[in-house]
Amino acid sequence: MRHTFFCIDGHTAGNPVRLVAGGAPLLRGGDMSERRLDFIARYDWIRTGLCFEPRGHSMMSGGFLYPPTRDDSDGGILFIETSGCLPMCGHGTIGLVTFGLEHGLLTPRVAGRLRLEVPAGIIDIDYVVRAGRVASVRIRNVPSYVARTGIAITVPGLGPLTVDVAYGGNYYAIVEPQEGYEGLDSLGAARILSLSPLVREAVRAQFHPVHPVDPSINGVSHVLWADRGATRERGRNAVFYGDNAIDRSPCGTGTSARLAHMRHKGILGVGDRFIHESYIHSSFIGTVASDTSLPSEDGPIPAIVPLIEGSAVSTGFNTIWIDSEDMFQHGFQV
Ligand code: PYC
Repeated sequence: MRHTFFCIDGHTAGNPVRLVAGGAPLLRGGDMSERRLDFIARYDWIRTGLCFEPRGHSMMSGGFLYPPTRDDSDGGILFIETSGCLPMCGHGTIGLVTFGLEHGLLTPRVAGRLRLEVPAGIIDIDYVVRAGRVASVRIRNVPSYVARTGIAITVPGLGPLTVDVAYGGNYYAIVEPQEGYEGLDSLGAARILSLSPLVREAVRAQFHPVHPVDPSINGVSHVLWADRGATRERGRNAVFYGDNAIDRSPCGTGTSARLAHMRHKGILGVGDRFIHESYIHSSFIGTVASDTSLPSEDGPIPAIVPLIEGSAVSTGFNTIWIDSEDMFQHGFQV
C-alpha cells in the first residue's frame, strides 16, 4: 500500500518548510488543539515518515492546512516537525502562509490579512504581495510570557548556569551569556548540539511548565542560546530543537519567548522593535505589540502580544510516497 503526499517544499530564513498540500488525514476535534491530539494519537507515522530520514532530516519541519473550525477564521494549521506536532511554529507559519497564498490554497476574506487557528490559539497575519510573490508575512502571535526565572542547573562541560523559561507558542529554556557560556561563536555548532539536550534535561528535572489556558501544551521543548553583545535593538540566537537541530531561522516562537523575556526584564517597551538574527545570520523583525495577561488559578500572568515578521521562498514541488513495503516507511533518526 502506498500513501501519496503532494508537498510544496521551501524555507523560511533558511529553515525548511514542507507544506503538505495533498494527503492530509481527516481529523476529529472541535479546534486545532483537539485535532493536534487526534493526529498525534492516530497519524504520527505521517509526521515521522515525512520529517525523519530518508524523506527528511534533523531540521525537517512543515505542516498541513485545514478548514476552519470557526466562522471568524480563514483556516487552521497543523504543524509537523522532527520534534513533534508543535502547538505553534513561527518560521513554519511564515512558510505555510507564503506557499499557501502563492498556490491558491488559502483564500483570505480580506486582502492582505488572514486569521488562522493553530493548536496554541488564534493568530492574525498580515502580508505583502509584490509582483505576484508574497514578500513578507507578519504574525500577531499568541500571548507570550515568562514562566520561571533563575533555574540553577549544572551542565557537564559548562559548569553551573542560570536559566530562565519563557513561552512563545512553545516553552524555551533561555540561556544568556554568563560565566561558563560566553556566546555562540565560543561554543560552536557541534557543542550547541551536544550540550543543548543536557540543558533541556537539567531544566526539565526541576520545572515542568503547563500552559494556564491549554494544559495539553506543557514541558520545555526547546533551548534558546542568546548570543553575547545583544542590544535592545538587535541580537543573535541559536535555537535547539528535536534531538539534533539548530534552527536555521531566528525561530518565530523563540523570538516571541525572547521578546517576552526582554519585556519582563524591562529591556523592551511596548512598540519596541527587535531584530533577531539566527545562527546563520538570517533575521526576523520582532515587535512587542502590547502588554496583556493570561488567566490562571493564581491570578493573571503578565504577558505580551508579539509580532514576528519574515519571508519565505519555495524551492519546488515534491511528491512523496510512504510505502508499507518500505522498511523505513516511518522514518528513522540516527
Ligand atoms: O519558528 O517557531 C519557530 C520554530 C519552532 C521550531 C523551529 N522553528
